[in-house]
Amino acid sequence: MSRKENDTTPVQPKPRLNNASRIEAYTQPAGGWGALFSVVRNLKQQQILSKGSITLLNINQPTGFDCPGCAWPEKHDAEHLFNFCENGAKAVAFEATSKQVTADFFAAHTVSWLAEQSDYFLEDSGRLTQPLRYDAATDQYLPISWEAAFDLIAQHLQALEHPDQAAFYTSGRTSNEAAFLYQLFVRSYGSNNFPDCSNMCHEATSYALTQSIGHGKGTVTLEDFEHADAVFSFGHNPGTNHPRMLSTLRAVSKRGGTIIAINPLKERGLERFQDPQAPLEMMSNRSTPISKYYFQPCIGGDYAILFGMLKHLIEWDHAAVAVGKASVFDRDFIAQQTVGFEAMLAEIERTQWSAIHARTGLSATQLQALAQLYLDADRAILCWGMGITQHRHGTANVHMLANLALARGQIARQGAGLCPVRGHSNVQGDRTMGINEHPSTNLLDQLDRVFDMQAPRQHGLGVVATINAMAEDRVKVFIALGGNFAVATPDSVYTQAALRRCQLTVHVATKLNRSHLVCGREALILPCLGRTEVDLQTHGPQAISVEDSMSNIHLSAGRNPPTSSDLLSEPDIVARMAAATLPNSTIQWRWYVESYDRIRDAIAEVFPDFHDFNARVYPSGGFHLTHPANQYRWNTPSAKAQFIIAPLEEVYADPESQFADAFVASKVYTLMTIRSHDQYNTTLYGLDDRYRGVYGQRQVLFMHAEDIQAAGFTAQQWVDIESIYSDGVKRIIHGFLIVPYNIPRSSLAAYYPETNPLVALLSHDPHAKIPASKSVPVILHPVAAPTAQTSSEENAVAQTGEPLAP
Ligand SMILES: Nc1nc2c(c(=O)[nH]1)N[C@H]1C(S)=C(S)[C@@H](COP(=O)(O)OP(=O)(O)OC[C@H]3O[C@@H](n4cnc5c(=O)[nH]c(N)nc54)[C@H](O)[C@@H]3O)O[C@H]1N2
Ligand SMILES: Nc1nc2c(c(=O)[nH]1)N[C@H]1C(S)=C(S)[C@@H](COP(=O)(O)OP(=O)(O)OC[C@H]3O[C@@H](n4cnc5c(=O)[nH]c(N)nc54)[C@H](O)[C@@H]3O)O[C@H]1N2
Ligand SMILES: [Mo]
Repeated sequence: MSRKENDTTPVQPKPRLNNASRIEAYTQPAGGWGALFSVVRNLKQQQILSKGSITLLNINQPTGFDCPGCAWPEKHDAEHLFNFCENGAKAVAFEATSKQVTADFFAAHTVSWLAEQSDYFLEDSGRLTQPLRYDAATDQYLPISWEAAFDLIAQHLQALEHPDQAAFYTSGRTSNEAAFLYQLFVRSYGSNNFPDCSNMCHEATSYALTQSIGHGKGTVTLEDFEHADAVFSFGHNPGTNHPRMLSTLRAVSKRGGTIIAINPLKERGLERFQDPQAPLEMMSNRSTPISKYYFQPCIGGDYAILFGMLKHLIEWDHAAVAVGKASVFDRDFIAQQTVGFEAMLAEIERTQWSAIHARTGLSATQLQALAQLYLDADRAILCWGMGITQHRHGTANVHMLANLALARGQIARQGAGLCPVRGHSNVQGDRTMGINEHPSTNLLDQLDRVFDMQAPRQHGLGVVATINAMAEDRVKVFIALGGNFAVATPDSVYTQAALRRCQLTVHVATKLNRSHLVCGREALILPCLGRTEVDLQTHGPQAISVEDSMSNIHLSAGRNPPTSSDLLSEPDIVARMAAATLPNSTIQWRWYVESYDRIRDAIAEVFPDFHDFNARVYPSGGFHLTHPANQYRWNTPSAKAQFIIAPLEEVYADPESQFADAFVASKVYTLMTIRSHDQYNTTLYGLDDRYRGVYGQRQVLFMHAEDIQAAGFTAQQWVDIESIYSDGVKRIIHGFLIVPYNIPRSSLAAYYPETNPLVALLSHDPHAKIPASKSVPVILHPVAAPTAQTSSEENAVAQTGEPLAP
């Protein structure tokens, strides 16, 4: 089969090889002194040691600001004086940095020059300080007044033939107040085009849980972890991505609860943890084992595993009932609260064990042991992350997790339930506020009633559809409230070419990133306040609100003076954009921003769950949104919880596999794209991945030792990685060092976003449309080791080596 070359040169990250690069197995527990040292090093690097400690003391405190690091809820009690973790502290240090990018910086560098620098360089240059407009003649960003910037946006939006020719991206750190105004603006303007970072993240969760239990959110609270017999962790890496969750898991482990990890990689944080906030543990250098059981399936094996666990339960149920014992299933719960149970049983019974075992990557004994652990747990919590959602069968995976919980009545019971572990600190809140390309009719009706408007009924575009629409000139204006769209999205070459076709691209941001350099014909950068900064409006300093992964709403207020006097807050930017674009609107956009209490009052009018929002959110701790399922209210078409199952063969029918057959001569592997310990999504804090033993470099490929040998690779083998999809486009990235690793055979792992050029846009979940960035079919080409090329900023990061623990 012939393969066409991509018309543009693929993004080829430079090899990041330098003197400090090394691979060295990590033998310590997660957390511990390494975590504390890393915090200090990052504060030093961002030049904020003096204000740093004050800033950190305010993280996640009732009177401080919400940590932008992740969405894990915080605990407010005497034991938790510091409610932050190593990676939260890094995120804060990166925002509270005293480094700045000023007009001088942009006068000195063309956009083409900046585009050649690394992502690390761009963000490390410092905070944005004034609004900027791209000048094509000089290829530079030049200062522009706020007023002129909003006029330019208004001019472009007003000139479009249809509002659906614009798309409005949101990254999940945006506050409830900004998100609410943003969706109100976009719907007043006339579109539901809301591509959102959750389209690449937990969309499968929201989509599937809405179908299964009538509401797309998790059902547990932190308290449930105090009562659970067992916690199952499917496909997430809390040691790096939700370090505060390790304290919760540590407590479960300490009181004798069972933690079971299901993850192809042996992740350190899921094995042992030394809590930097537990003085005794730190002084004595002890640690707490986390997972009692660790199962290592092949990438994508989870659907078959969950299917198989249910098949074991069915067989045990038959056996129990035959001898007059109680059913394995919660028959009362199933009869009263659910539909579809019998159909699910029939589908599973019809499926042969051999078909199931062929897909799990576990032995039959392991699968049975896992099912037994689930049966033994009277109260079980099922947690999951990107290892479950970022597959073509992400939605099917989440349906199956819900099936497992429902079959044993593990919902609406203390100490049990479903726990999707969300990423961005307010990604759940943004959805609650209506950032949704598929809005419910109820939401649109409420908006119409409260604001006397006519919200558009036509559903809008998510991330994948937006990229295609830009490529086909159906979307011409792209506006982003935060994030790094050009880098976080799949198929970087195609996506960046699509962005460049736009008439106008606008980025509201705190830090310079690559998306700002992928300009439409015209482009704006609008710098905004960050979480740590005082947000002063007409009625005084304002707080914003966020919703964590367990539906707790609370306030966040910054304490630091703004990095520049020319920054606006996100709600203010949205309001001014709306006022400029919609001069005839009856909504008093800028009046809302004088006091965010007014925005919260409007939110309370639209969403009944938010009644008395201000009165309930000011007392410290805020309030909790009750999950309807916990009250046996199921907002599904049947008004019951629904068992939903897809045949195993259908779920694993891979449209790419026929194409892969054309590569029988090459070994086809499955690659997962994951986060290192020193990054926040596309923001790189450094080049180390401490728990995986990688230092001073990111272009590594984790591979099983026997696969390395079978491929005939030598020690210190370098490879190019090429993905293979049915569209025949050649996608390849160059110069990755193979690292022998504890990962199943045929499964590979490498870091996101360096690997994003490999992920084809067409490879996504057909329902939730999430790019399948955890299952990329790839082949490897051995190449010679790159010559050491060290750029100064990479060296600077790499040389700040890890201090030794005392
Ligand atoms: N410090 C830091 N914190 C973060 C982020 C960050 O980048 N840095 N990002 C934030 C965001 S937006 C998100 S969404 C979360 C992401 O947090 P995670 O969900 O932990 O995301 P990943 O690093 O992508 O890791 C996915 C995990 O899934 C496993 N995995 C991969 N494929 C499979 C599979 O097929 N089956 C199973 N069972 N496991 C699999 C991988 O081995 C890895 O441990 O973290 C949030 N918090
Ligand atoms: N291959 C692959 N691709 C993935 C993933 C993967 O696992 N593998 N994960 C996906 C996931 S889970 C997600 S959530 C997406 C993330 O996608 P995004 O949310 O788009 O990306 P981030 O890297 O989190 O965005 C970082 C930028 O946000 C801006 N920023 C930071 N703080 C603020 C603020 O307070 N206000 C504003 N306005 N801007 C701010 C800064 O300019 C910074 O450069 O990536 C997805 N892409
Ligand atoms: Mo995410």
